[in-house]
Order: sequence, then C-alpha cells, then structure tokens
Amino acid sequence: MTAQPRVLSGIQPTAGSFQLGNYLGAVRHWVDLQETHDAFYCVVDLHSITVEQKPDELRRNTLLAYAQLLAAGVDPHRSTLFVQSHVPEHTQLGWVMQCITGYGEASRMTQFKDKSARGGADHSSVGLFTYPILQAADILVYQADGVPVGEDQRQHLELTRDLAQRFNSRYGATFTVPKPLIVSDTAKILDLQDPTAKMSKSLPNGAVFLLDDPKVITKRIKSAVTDSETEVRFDPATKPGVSNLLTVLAALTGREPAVVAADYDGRGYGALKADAAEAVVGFAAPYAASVAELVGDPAELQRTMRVGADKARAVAAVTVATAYERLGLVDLG
Ligand code: AQP
Repeated sequence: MTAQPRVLSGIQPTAGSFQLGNYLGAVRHWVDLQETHDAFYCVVDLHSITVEQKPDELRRNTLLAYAQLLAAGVDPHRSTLFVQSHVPEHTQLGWVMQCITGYGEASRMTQFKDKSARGGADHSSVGLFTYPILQAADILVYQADGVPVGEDQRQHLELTRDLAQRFNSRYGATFTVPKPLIVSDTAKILDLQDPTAKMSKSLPNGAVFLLDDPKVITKRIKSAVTDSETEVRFDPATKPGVSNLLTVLAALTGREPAVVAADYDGRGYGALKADAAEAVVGFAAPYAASVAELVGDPAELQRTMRVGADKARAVAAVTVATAYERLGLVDLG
C-alpha cells in the first residue's frame, strides 16, 4: 500500500467561535481530505498571539477551537489533531526559517500590510511581521506534500516553497517542497456588512459566528447588506452581497450558486435571506450542541489533545534533528 500524501492546515483561536467562512472555506474541506490524505490539523495558538490576546480568553478559545474541529468532523483517530504550542518543534524550526529569510522578502507579504494597517504599523508586533515564516515552519516540520490554500494564503505558501528549496540547495535535501492543494468549490465568504471584504473573526460586525444563538445568527443574515435592486442573480462583481448569500446557501445545500439563484425568480431578497438563515442555523445548532458536550468533558478533551501532540511530535522531532544536523549544530549524542 502506498502512503497517502500528507496535508497540513491550521486555524487560529482568535475568537470564541469560528465564523461561517472558516467552516465553508476551510474546515469542511479538511474533513473531506481525511478520506484521501494523511492529515495534520492544528489550532495555531502561537500565531494568534501575534496580536494581543487576553490569557483567559486565549485558553478558552483554544479549547473551543479544538472542540469545534472535532464537532465539524475531524477524526482524531484518522488525522493528527493538535495544538501548535504543544509541539515546540514549530518554533525551533521557525527560528531556522527566519535565519534564511531575507528582510525584503518578508516585507513583501501583503497580509502583514493588510493586518498592520488595521491597528497602525507602529502597533504591530514583530511576530505579526514574521508570521508567514512560522507558518512555513508549521508546514515544513511535517514534510507536508500539500496545503489547502485559499487565495489569501497563496503568497505565504510561495514563501514556504522558496524557503524549503533554499534550505535544500544550501544544506542538502531536507524538506518536502509543498504544493498548493486546490480544493474545488472553495467558497470565499464575504463580510455581511461590507461585501467587499472577506468575513473574518476579527471583524465581528459582519461575521456569522457558528456558536452564536440561532436567533442572533438569523438576525445577522437577515440584516446583510445587499443592493438597491430586487432581482436575485449570481453576479459577484456587481452584486457581491446577494451573491455572497447565494454562495452560502449553495455551499450548505451542495448546489451551484447560479442554480440556487433560479429558485428566487420573482421572490426577492427577503426569501433568499430567510432560506440562507435557515440553512446556516440547520448546520450551526447541532454543531454548537456537540461543541458544548465536548468542552463539558475537559479531561477527555485534554487526553485527545495529548494523543495528537504526541503523534505530531514524533514526526516534527525527526525533521528538526535532521535540519539541525545539516546546519552544523552540534548534537549532544
Ligand atoms: N471569509 C472566509 N472565506 C473563506 N475561507 C476563510 N477562511 C477564513 N476566513 C474565510 C479560512 O479559514 C482558515 C482558518 O483561518 P485562520 O483563523 O487561521 O485565519 P484567517 O484566515 O485570518 O481567518 P479569520 O477568521 O479572518 O481570522 P482573524 O480575524 O483572526 O484573522 C484559513 O484556511 C482561511 O483561508
């Protein structure tokens, strides 16, 4: 039997709940990828501290993020599901990667420019600046073959590939050079109040949080910004708000947005919003119940986390030892 290709992905515990875009754009695909890949999934808590977090909230959000991945269908027996800070090899390799990254190269990362613009560059941490380099280490430390990427992460994966190739050519073949994994129908979900921006945990006004009360979710979707026309049509360029609702409803019902649009011929935006809200709540309500059950048993959750961390470390430690040896760092024997 040939080994399955390895895939790596992570999610930040930057809020008490995932938003709808995290699920439709990433996590639901992670669940499917378990069928065909040796999957490594992590809650990237070290990435989340690149912006200030309150310690109690971070602890709670990390447990909730881990529980949400389980509730969404990540199977800890099939996949390696862990918390990034439980595997110190990420930061060990992260330092090595920083040392082979050019300052100018790091400066070109557009996500830093976007995220630092929100709070002002003077208030941004060096960690936010070097975030993509730690992300490269996250991937390379597991020798991942593929990384499921949305458009927003493409540049970071390119950096990861460059760093892997640079290390390999300087010190000998050490890292698998990962490829972008193009997942079909990866939906990019837009902010409900500003459909020119992507939905984000850190922009809570326009986000649908999956662990919110169904009434809150419904209200959020019903007050989504649309446009001054009345025709329901899938046209992301000129009708981003309506198209976003169609994308959500289509993703949750396994159809194409343009096909979904045809159901609303002559019915208007109210009917579309009501159906989109019903579909989201139909998913979110049992999901939230399952998360509540999982966090209600912290000892079991911790046990599952420990198994995941041990499985991850077994792989990561080998990579770091090899990289250190290639670099010329002295081994204690
Ligand atoms: N709106 C979105 N549509 C589709 N996919 C999305 N993802 C995030 N938002 C959308 C995908 O979710 C995965 C995990 O994301 P993350 O939490 O690690 O970081 P992020 O992309 O920065 O997500 P957020 O929600 O916007 O978090 P904050 O506000 O903390 O930065 C990724 O695969 C991402 O593509």
